[in-house]
Amino acid sequence: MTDDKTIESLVDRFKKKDKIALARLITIVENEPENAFKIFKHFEDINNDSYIIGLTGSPGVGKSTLTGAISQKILDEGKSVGIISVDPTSPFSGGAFLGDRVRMTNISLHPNVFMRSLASRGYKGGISRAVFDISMLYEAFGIDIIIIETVGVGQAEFDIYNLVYTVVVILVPGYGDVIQMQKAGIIEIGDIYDVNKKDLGGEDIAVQIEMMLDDTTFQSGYRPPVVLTDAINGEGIDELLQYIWDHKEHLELSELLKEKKENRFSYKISELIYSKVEQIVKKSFFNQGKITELIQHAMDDGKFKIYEIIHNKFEVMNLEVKEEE
Ligand SMILES: Nc1nc2c(ncn2[C@@H]2O[C@H](COP(=O)(O)OP(=O)(O)OP(=O)(O)O)[C@@H](O)[C@H]2O)c(=O)[nH]1
Ligand SMILES: [Mg+2]
Repeated sequence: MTDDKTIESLVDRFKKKDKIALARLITIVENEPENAFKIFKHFEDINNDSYIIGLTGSPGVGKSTLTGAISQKILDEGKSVGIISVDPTSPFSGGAFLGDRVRMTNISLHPNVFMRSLASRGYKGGISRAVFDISMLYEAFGIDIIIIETVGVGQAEFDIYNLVYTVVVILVPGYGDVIQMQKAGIIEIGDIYDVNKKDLGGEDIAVQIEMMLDDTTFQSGYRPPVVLTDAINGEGIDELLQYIWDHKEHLELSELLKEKKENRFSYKISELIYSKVEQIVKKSFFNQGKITELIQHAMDDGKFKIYEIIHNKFEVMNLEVKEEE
């Protein structure tokens, strides 16, 4: 566990825009979520708001390549970029990191870009928790645009929808048909649809998405656009980026951005409360030993009794469910 002195000196350096201090603080929030408050309490005087974009799609559709291409354009506009890549394929080897570095080599050395790759498993409180906290650090660092790259959508493990403002869903030629997309829940969550690898085709899938969108009613008056890109050769990237800014403008003008931010905090506040309650419960009266004991009890003919034992334990602690005063 990192001590308070180290955290404080890192925060000082962080406030002087030291990228190494940012990297170290990211590692701390990743691995020691219970220490996050010791970092964030020093940031009260900071009020930077980053704009947060999510790129999501199946493995190999070109998320990292697109992230690199988009980031380059954003850097050219004089803005800073913070990237978080969540990699599903190599949770143990750390290969994600190296792979993404290779795909984003052009930008990875730029002074205004920051990158972090996370394996999708092994975080206390889950990957969403880690991604959220890292995005908070990026915001505090003063980063303008945050890009979160993640595989898949709507999983319990990682719900990008709660974390970002603009969701870009990436598809590729040969992905499958519209029915599959609907089943996967993809069609509900995209703010922009990007058919990447257009050098390999993709017109047909773009048409299918357009037709599906035609059959959908959009309450807010915003209809998601469909764009074709070739991330390797940089084709369609300007258009994609323009759609991202258009969506941002739509959110700002319609007050929906405020709603998204409220959602984001609602999600985070619940998470903070539940993880604290979990910690308290596990520490004070249901530690692993106790749980093992209960399992044994259940195995030894006590399986119907476990409901009552747990109920009573809370009553003894005077922890009934009551309304807040
Ligand atoms: N032909 C073609 N290949 C592309 C394009 N964009 C990316 N690729 C290639 O597709 C492969 C996967 O690209 P990545 O950017 O790593 O895809 P990803 O979605 O980030 O992959 P994961 O993070 O592993 O899920 C690489 O070999 C890229 O070079 C494109 O527009 N056209
Ligand atoms: Mg990737």
